[in-house]
Amino acid sequence: VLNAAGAGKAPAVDTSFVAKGNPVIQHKYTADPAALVHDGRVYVYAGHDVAPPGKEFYEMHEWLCFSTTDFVNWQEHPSPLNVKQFTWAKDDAWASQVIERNGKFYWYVAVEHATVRGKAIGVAVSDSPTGPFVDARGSALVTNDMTKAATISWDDIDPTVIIDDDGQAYLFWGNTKCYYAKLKENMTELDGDIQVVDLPAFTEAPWIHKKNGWYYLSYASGFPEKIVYAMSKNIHGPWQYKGILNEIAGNSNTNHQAIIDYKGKSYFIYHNGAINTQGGSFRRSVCVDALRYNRDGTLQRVVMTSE
Ligand code: FUB
Repeated sequence: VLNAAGAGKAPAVDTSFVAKGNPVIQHKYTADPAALVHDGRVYVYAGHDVAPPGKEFYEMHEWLCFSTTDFVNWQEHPSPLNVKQFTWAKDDAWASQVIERNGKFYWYVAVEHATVRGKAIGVAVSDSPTGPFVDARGSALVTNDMTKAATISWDDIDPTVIIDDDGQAYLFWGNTKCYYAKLKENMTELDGDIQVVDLPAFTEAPWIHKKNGWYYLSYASGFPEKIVYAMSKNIHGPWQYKGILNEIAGNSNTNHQAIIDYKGKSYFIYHNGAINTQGGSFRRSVCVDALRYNRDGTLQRVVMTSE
């Protein structure tokens, strides 16, 4: 194929699209959004739900990346990471989060381990927020045999990461139990013991963020899931439970949120199962709504909007 750019180069494909309200991504099923603000753009990373209609479980092999500067006009980037990148993993491109440190982008993901029982957490790295990302360790960062308190094999999922103001990075994750551990400066090794966070009715999907001196730990609670949250002045707790942030998302048993600030506003990015007649718990779609803080730092409930 020839094009203006020169012989042999593939023509540039226009992968931009305009969101028509919620869900903001409608041409593919997308789940478990994580968001990163970098260089004036918002990057949304999501798992790709490809379970065919009738299959009532997750089928997810890759992660997708979208970016925007206004939440209306979007760019889809080529998939920057596939579960095959982790040679020690079997499958299952579950929930994830990307964070930047020293000009490198670290992508923490949950996958099914090939040889250790159950789910595990891996980390990939890239020089660019759009990848390509490569396995940063060649082995899992967290496996089921490290979280000995677990009675289930899928508790090592849903990583969320924060770099605190003093430069210390922390990884939180979990299902049924919420775990956390320090990360070394290299972002690819745990530093010290894995601790359990004391939170009521924790199901999964933790997201940690900090604003105005408060740490916020939002998470999915119950099943079907509601997003609830807790606040603390100390990342090590104790955490004060503050209640519901987002009610059960339309037509999906799960919900999974990312919280960011961008251009002076706060956003709650999540998923539901509301696209057409085939959307549902295993064919989910990313949505975006405004997040509002009260004067005392507590959060107002997010109610899904259509615009
Ligand atoms: O997408 C697979 C799993 O469903 C995620 O890890 C959970 O947070 C839930 O959304």
